[in-house]
Amino acid sequence: METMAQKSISQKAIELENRYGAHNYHPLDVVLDRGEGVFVWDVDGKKYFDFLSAYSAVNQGHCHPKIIQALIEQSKKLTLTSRAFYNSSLGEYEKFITQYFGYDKVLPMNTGAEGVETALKLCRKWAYEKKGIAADHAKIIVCEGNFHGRTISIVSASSDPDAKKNFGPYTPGFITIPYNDINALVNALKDKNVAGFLVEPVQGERGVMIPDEGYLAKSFELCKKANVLFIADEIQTGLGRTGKRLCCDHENVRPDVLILGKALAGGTMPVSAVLADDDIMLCIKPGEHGSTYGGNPLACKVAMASINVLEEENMYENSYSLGKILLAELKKIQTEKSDIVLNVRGKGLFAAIVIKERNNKSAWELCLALKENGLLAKPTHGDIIRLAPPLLITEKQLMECVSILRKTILEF
Ligand code: IF1
Repeated sequence: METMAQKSISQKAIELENRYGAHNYHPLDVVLDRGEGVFVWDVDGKKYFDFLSAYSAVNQGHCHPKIIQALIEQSKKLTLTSRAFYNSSLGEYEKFITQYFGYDKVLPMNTGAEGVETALKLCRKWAYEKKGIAADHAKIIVCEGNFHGRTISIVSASSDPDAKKNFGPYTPGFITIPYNDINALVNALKDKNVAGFLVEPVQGERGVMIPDEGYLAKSFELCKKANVLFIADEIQTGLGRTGKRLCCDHENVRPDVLILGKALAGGTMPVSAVLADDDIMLCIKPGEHGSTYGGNPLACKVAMASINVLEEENMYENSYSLGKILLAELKKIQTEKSDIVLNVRGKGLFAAIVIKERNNKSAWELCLALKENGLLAKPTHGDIIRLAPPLLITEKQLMECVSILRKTILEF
């Protein structure tokens, strides 16, 4: 039971955010104070399983010691030089990450949105300077239900009114097609001004929408035939979230342009990366694109540590095998409580349950109940709860979370 003083701590924190912070979020009312591995603690010392993983930015778990160690060491040596000069970390990192994912080059940025914007600019440059599309006529295909970030050009490609409304005028040059619809892509590719197809291998924000088996491979093949760049936004699905290094790996698809973010820095700082081969990447010449913090030494060291930790601790395999267990357990819960759980889906440790809203109790109320039972998750689009724990979760911990889910849903 919280004492008055403790209650005032969490209440005070919430009030400070409301008073002095923009109201661009509606958080669940829990005030987090510490994180370690799969766990977070609130200011009152209550412990929770983190089943959001900061939207898959802490795949490696909170405050992973090896990532923090890399952060601390480099932070005492050299944090930022800008790209006006070379530095002793960037080349090492660029070699590491391009060889790790098998591309000629990387363009380092910071947030995921900057990575997506970079990919869009690369695609347009390639369209005019390599494909020969008429100036300012390049088009990029995107999918309904996409989420690629919050900049004006990116929301210009969105079909979500909440993300888009009253942010116009919008950037032109996007064609929207239904997700997971090969015929729609075939038709859209008939337009000779199409330069790229930007797609999430699994749509995260939409609620872990997993396309049909073969969708990615077929889309890639169609783009190849049409001389259109297949651009994979793996900012959320990459780095083990779906049970493989990249979600595209499930179908052996090698994107022409690969966008990474979030877990690339293990939850320490914004680090994103765009990978491509020379014929695409070298379309951007010196002085044509960049960012103050892009490729900073601190980010380089942290990113290398973040990737190494995923490998060394077998987090890809763990995500793959525990993901199968999680989905099987969710299906059992759906069978037991089909009046509440309408659907479950998942790929690796990237899952979702669709809740039937009843007596106006929605996914939000279920998340509040889960919080009371020691598990933090967040609803998306009203009736869907994303379930995405850090990839180092053990089977024992996962089963504990499954029993929390079952108990909470049965009581709901
Ligand atoms: C918010 C969503 C998730 C992303 C994909 C690019 C970005 C994201 C596939 C941009 C970012 C974050 C942003 C955050 C909440 C979260 C989110 F709900 F918004 F959509 F994860 F699903 N591509 N997703 O998921 O990366 O610029 O944020 O580093 O804006 O509310 P960013």
